[in-house]
Amino acid sequence: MQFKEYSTIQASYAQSLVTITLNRPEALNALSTQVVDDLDHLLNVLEGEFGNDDGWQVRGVVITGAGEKAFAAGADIREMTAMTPGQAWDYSTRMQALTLRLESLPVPVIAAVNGFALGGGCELALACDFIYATESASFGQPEVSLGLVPGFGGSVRLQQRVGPSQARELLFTGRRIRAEQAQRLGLVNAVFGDREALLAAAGKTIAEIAGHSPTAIAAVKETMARVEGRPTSDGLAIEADSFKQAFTTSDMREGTRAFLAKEKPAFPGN
Ligand code: CO8
Repeated sequence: MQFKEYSTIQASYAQSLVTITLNRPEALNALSTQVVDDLDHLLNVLEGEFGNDDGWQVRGVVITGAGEKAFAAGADIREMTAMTPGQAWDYSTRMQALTLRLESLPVPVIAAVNGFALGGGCELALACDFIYATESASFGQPEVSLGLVPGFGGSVRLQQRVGPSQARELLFTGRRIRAEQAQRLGLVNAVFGDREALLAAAGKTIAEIAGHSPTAIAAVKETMARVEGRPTSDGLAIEADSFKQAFTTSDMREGTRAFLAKEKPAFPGN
């Protein structure tokens, strides 16, 4: 799989994994409108991959930042100073739409945070299924220090991840926290010594997931998104439908057959 060259991001494919690198190290990978345009184009390409007949060539996505210092230091402050309220709304809703599309991909998306994940950078990481980080990574929502508020989903997703009380403290103080504390809060799943170890671990996790049924992974991801925030009884009803749907798949037939035959399953992916 080949991707075109973008001016603000890089995309590569190897061993079922697509790696997206935010690539504006001179501005600490700040999420400019050009980054939004480039991510939008790349997501169109990726979404097309899941609609074609080649099966599941892509089994996971990792998003990381170029350079030693940052995943992304937020929305582009230089650009924002010149925005009208209408342009700000457009910027916010376009990036929010991208985060929803990331959440709707039928494969896991891991944020590999290798430095600052601030403001919009933290919000982009929150739109991924889970976050791995380096020891030197830091997280925060400093919008209030700029007279701003989160605009890429932070007021919604941060409290979903760490609970309303911890989220309020982070959002009101604008405080930066280190990876280790972010892990204690449940924002980060695992912490690694350096960028190389971080990316290796993310790739290993995607490879582990790729050993399982792609239709089941996609269904679990979709079900978890659909039940979030719903009353338990509604969530359980959605889960039962998803469970029923699994029984229509060849993957389920193969997985259960292989178990009983004491063989490794060869999931057809449908
Ligand atoms: N936007 C644009 N440029 C940036 C940004 C940014 N967010 N962050 C850093 N840069 C640039 C700096 O201006 C600097 O450029 P130059 O070399 O031309 O002066 C370069 O990157 C390197 O940065 P520093 O020299 O500041 O590096 P330090 O190591 O000294 O500091 C920090 C690193 C602490 C990360 C510091 O750069 C910083 O505080 N950055 C801003 C972090 C921030 O406040 N982010 C939140 C932005 S608001 C936001 O994300 C809201 C999202 C919702 C928007 C909704 C739409 C309207």
